[in-house]
Amino acid sequence: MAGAWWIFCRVIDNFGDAGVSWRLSCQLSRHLGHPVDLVIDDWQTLARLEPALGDEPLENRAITTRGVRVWSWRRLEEQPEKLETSDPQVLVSGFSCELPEAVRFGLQQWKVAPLWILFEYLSAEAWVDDCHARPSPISSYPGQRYFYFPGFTRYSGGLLREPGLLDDRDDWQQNHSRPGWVAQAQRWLTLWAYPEAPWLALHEAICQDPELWGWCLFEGAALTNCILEHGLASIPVRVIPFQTQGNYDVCLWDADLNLVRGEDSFVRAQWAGKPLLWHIYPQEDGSHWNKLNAFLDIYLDGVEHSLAMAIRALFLAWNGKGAIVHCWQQVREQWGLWELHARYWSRTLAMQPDLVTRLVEFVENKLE
Ligand code: TRH
Repeated sequence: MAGAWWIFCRVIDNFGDAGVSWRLSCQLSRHLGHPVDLVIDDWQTLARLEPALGDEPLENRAITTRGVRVWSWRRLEEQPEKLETSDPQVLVSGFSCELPEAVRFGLQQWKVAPLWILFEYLSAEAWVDDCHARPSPISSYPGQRYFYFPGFTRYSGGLLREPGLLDDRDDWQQNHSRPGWVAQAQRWLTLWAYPEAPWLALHEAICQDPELWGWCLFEGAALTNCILEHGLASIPVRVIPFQTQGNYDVCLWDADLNLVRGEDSFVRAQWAGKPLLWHIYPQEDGSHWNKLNAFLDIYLDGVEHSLAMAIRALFLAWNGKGAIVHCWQQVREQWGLWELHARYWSRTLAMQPDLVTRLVEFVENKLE
C-alpha cells in the first residue's frame, strides 16, 4: 500500500494512549515499507517511551524515528498545509479521538476522501466481534468510516505483535545471561499498576512465600514512590529506570510474574509468556469488571479447574475484591502449571494474524 497513513493520538492520561499509538505506527511503517505520520498532542509522554524523539517537537517539521514521522498536534494546527498537501489515503483516530481542525477542514477539501478508521479500545467481551469492522458513517463526511476493534479472536481486529516477537523472546530467555543482581532473589516480580493496587497485601503474601521474591520497580511510578516511602526491609527491592518501550518487554521476559495495567502493558505481559496479574483501568460505572471477567473467561478456558479458580480469585483480589494472601497461597501451590499455561497462551494467541496484518488487509479490501 503506497498511500499515506496518518495516525492521530490524544493522550487522556498515563502512557497507554501514546504507547498503543506508537507501537501501531512503528509496526505499520515496518509492514508497509514506507514512513507513516503520527500526530500526538502530548510530545513529552511519547518521548518517555521513545527518547530518540527529544524533549520538544521541532518548530516546523516532523521528527522521524523508526520509520514514523512524528508531528506535534499543536504545531500541525499552526501549519495545516503540511497535511493538506499530503493527500492521505488512510486516517486512523487512535481510541476514536477527535481529529485536528486542519484535518476536519481537509476532509472537505481532499479530492478523494481518505478511508477513516476509528481505532478502539481492546476488550475480550463478546460484543467486540459483532462491532468490529462495522461502518460508522457520518453525514458531514463523504468518505468511508469504520470501527476497528482490537481483540483476542479471529473475528476481531487482533493484537499488536511484531513479526518474530515470540522467537526473539524465546531466544532471550534461553540464551541471555542474567545480570548479577538477579541472584539476590529466587523470583522477581515487576510492578506496573494504578496507585490503588493492594501492593501491601501482595507484599505480605510474598513475604510468607517459601521462596524469596524480589520487587522490580520502575523509577518515578507513583506506586514505586509509595513503596519506597513505606520501606520494605524484608525482601530485595530493585528500582530500575523507566525503560524505552522496547526495553520494557525485556524486563517482562526476565521476570517470574508481571503486574501490568492499561492496555499495552497488559498485552506485552501476555507475549512475555509468564504469569501476569492485570490491574484493570477502573471505570466509575464498574464496567471494568465485565471486561476483566471476559478476559479471564478466555484466558482460563481449558485450564484445570482448581488452577483456574485460584488464578481468577487472585486477579480479582489484585483489583480489590478478595484477600490476596489466601489467593496467593492457592496459586503458588500450582505455580508450575500457571507458567506452562502462560507459555501455551502466548503461543496459541500468536497463531492468529497480528493486528497490523489484519488492519492493512482490511484497508486494502475497502479501498479496492
Ligand atoms: O499507562 P496506562 O495505564 O495508560 C492508559 C491510560 O490510562 C488510558 O487512558 C487508558 O485508556 C489505557 O491505559 C487503557 O497503559 P499501559 O498499557 O500500561 O501503558 C504503559 C506504556 O508504557 C506501555 O506502552 C509500556 C510502556 N512502558 C515503557 O515503555 N517503559 C516502562 O518502564 C514502563 C513501566 C512502561
